[in-house]
Amino acid sequence: MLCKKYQEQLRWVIYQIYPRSFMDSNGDGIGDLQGIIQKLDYLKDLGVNAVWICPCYKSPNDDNGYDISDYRDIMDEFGTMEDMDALITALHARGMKLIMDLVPNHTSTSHRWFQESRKGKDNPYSDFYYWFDEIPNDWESEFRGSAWEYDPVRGQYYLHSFAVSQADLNWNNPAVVKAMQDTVDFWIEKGVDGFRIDVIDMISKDFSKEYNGFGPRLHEFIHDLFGREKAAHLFTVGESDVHDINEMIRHCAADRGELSTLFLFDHMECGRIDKFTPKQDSLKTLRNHLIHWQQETEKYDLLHSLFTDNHDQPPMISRIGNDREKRYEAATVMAAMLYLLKGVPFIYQGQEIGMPAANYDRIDCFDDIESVNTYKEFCKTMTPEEALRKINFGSRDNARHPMAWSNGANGGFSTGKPWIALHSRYQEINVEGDLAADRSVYRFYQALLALRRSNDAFLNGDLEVISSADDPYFIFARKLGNERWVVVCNFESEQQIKLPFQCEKPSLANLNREAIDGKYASYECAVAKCILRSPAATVAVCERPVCGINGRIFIRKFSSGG
Ligand code: TEU
Ligand code: CA
Repeated sequence: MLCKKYQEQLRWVIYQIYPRSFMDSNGDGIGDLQGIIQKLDYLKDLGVNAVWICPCYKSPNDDNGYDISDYRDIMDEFGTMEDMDALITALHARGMKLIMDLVPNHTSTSHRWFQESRKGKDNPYSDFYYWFDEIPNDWESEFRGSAWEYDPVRGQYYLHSFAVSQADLNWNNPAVVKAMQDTVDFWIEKGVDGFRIDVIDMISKDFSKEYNGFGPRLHEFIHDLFGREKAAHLFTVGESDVHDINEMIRHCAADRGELSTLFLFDHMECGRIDKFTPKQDSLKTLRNHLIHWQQETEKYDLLHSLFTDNHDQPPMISRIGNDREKRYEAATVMAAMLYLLKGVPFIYQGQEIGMPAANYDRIDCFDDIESVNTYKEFCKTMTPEEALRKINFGSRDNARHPMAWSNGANGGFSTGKPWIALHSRYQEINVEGDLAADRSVYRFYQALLALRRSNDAFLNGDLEVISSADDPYFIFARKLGNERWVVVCNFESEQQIKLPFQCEKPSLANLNREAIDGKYASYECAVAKCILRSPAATVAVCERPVCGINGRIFIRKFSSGG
């Protein structure tokens, strides 16, 4: 059973906002905090009760806010600290929470700490960063090139795991730990309810290793930040390169005093060989990853995070779903197979209207530092057309276009010229249009979230996987006490499905189903409450899937027992 704190946090439904592209309130073409405030009722109606905002601190914006120059001030383009206070008040007034993005691994080189540090070895900030006379290893920057940069002012090399202007902090210096604790406390005092922590695995390093992360003091440092009484109530989700359940236990077990949960990335490789190379794939791959992590986290009473999209990734619907003729169906079935599992749902802006990848077709549409650097790198070995095709597939800007609120001027995002090109399909796909459509992705999300929050089985219930690993669909149940719900998610091809137990009329379906059994169209899904006829049936367990393929019904083993 999950601990009390995690049971409470299971009720959080978190909407991720990329502030630069969400809503512009003053016509300068850049999203801002007042713009977010304008849209809070839209979010509340959707059924979310928390927002995570990507970094909105002072920043020169080389990596759109992930290069912070002051952790205690707001980026000019986004507004002021008064706007932030107003946002916190507006959220709390609606019973909603705020999760800030904390970036503890690096600061901008314009941060005062770095400006002082580079002055020399006698400076009080001298050891805030890693300085070396000789490059100690061949680590590379995530954004291409060496991770080491020579600073002529100091006459030494410093580490930057990301852009040259994002210098890695030296956490072995107790003053850095203290500065970051003070940062966390500053925001706790402002009233924030949690943090998403950027590349948490990188804050402790071992320079003799091949990989920059998971150093010997990682857990000590996480504990220093969040194991304190002051931080005990927070919801914390760490972005980390964890692929192993034991590592997740070390981060998230209730008695560790570290994090509530992690973002795990195994499933994010669906539909691609590497970040810029697509691969033919199916929802099956996603399903199998999801099941694996569900079962692992359930076994060890860990809180899981449920997401497929964020600001670093082209939308999943465009990679393994269908973002053309079956866009509505694919967007909704993917929501059902993800958000009715056990964990904290994260919805990325635009996902709730089934927004596909931006699909820019000119290199000058791209702004992202990773995309721009990688394009240059690719052009050394391939034609510009080929390089553009790859960038177009993998670019982070696929998720960073202005939110399409309407088909009007600038997609209703701004009265001025947006900082980045509009989505290539904003006239076809936008909030206003989706809300008015017969088949609205938003309305489906809304109904799904309402169903989830009003039935405890979807929160704390156990997961029963009913379909098998080869089936071209995903059938699962959530069970709590004597309540049991079944979720049928069909994948690409049409299927005949018959369950070995009876259900009420579906409470949720993307294509108006009248009954849970029967023929399922491509990407059709339905959710229904199971009818439990006798006390014995309440403990009935499906050992192997009972599946109908092309009209033939296979009943494998159906046993009752504890
Ligand atoms: O991303 C870190 C991360 O995991 C990278 O490996 C990620 O794949 C990156 O986007 C390269 O494609 C976090 C943030 O989410 C990202 O936006 C920042 O650029 C990065 O940290 C540096 O702060
Ligand atoms: Ca603005």
